[in-house]
Amino acid sequence: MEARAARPRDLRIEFQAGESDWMPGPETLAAFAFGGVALPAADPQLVDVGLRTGDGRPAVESWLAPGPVTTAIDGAIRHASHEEYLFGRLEVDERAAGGLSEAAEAAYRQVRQFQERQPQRHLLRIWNYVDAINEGEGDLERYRQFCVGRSRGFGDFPASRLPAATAVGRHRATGRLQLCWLAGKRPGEPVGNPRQQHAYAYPRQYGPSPPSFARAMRLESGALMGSGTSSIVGHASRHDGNLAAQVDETLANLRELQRAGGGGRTTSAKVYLRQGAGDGSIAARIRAGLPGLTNLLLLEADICRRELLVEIECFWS
Ligand code: 3EB
Repeated sequence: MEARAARPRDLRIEFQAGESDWMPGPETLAAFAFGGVALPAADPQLVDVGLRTGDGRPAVESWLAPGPVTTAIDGAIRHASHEEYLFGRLEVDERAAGGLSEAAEAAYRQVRQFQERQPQRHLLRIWNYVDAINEGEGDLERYRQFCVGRSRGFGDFPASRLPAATAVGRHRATGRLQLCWLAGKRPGEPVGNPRQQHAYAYPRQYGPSPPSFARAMRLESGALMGSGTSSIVGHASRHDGNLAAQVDETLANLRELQRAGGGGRTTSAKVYLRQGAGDGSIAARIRAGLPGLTNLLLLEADICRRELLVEIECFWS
């Protein structure tokens, strides 16, 4: 038989639904637990982010490295790493920090300082989980306060190098800002979406500090990690209160992002749906809009602008 050059293995994602018996493998960098998975006691890789699944069944999303990982704790940061990739997580108590904005500032400063010391020092993607994200009026809305602190914590980090991100709200009151992130030994290439303004350049009307994230990050392996993507064109929200139209606009944004970032097959998509917004036909609509999609997970979460009902994050391999 003719030997074929094997494609080098790289980062991959696996989904398991309805798991009660999930166990980490030697290559598990991190596993997000949704919908109340019975956790193997204090498993260092498993992270409960406090979100319910659309169908009420537990689910686990695992991020797997191309080889064995080791885990460690560094101050308040827990991390798992492989030569190429590092997955970190951190929770900051809001009250102890003096508020959400202060918690975000402290969290991001810690992440930056930690990352500067790691061999996998390049931030690729961050997930932010925020309690009651839409609470508060105007510039005091908690999402906007989070953005102010995040921006301060990022400090002089160049906007054009910002990582991809998701920021969603949960109903469960934890009192803690929770961050998870992926970093790499090699830098990724931030990707903009031609249908959308860079989030870090949003105008003042959306808050005192614009959101610090890139629309997507392209890895050297060719994989493309999309940020949470919503029904926003330019900087404006579209289709207030109309879920189907928001889904279609979001899908158009995702297709443009995939094109701009040279993304291949759509490996997985996580859909954040505002509570009560789903109507059962949404999964089919999303599958139809993302041909070839392998894994689809619906989650209940609040989106950072009140008029938005849905946000979708994709991973293209
Ligand atoms: C948007 O495009 C929608 O603040 O980190 C999506 C992904 C959104 C990440 C963030 C916000 C964030 O502005 C909201």
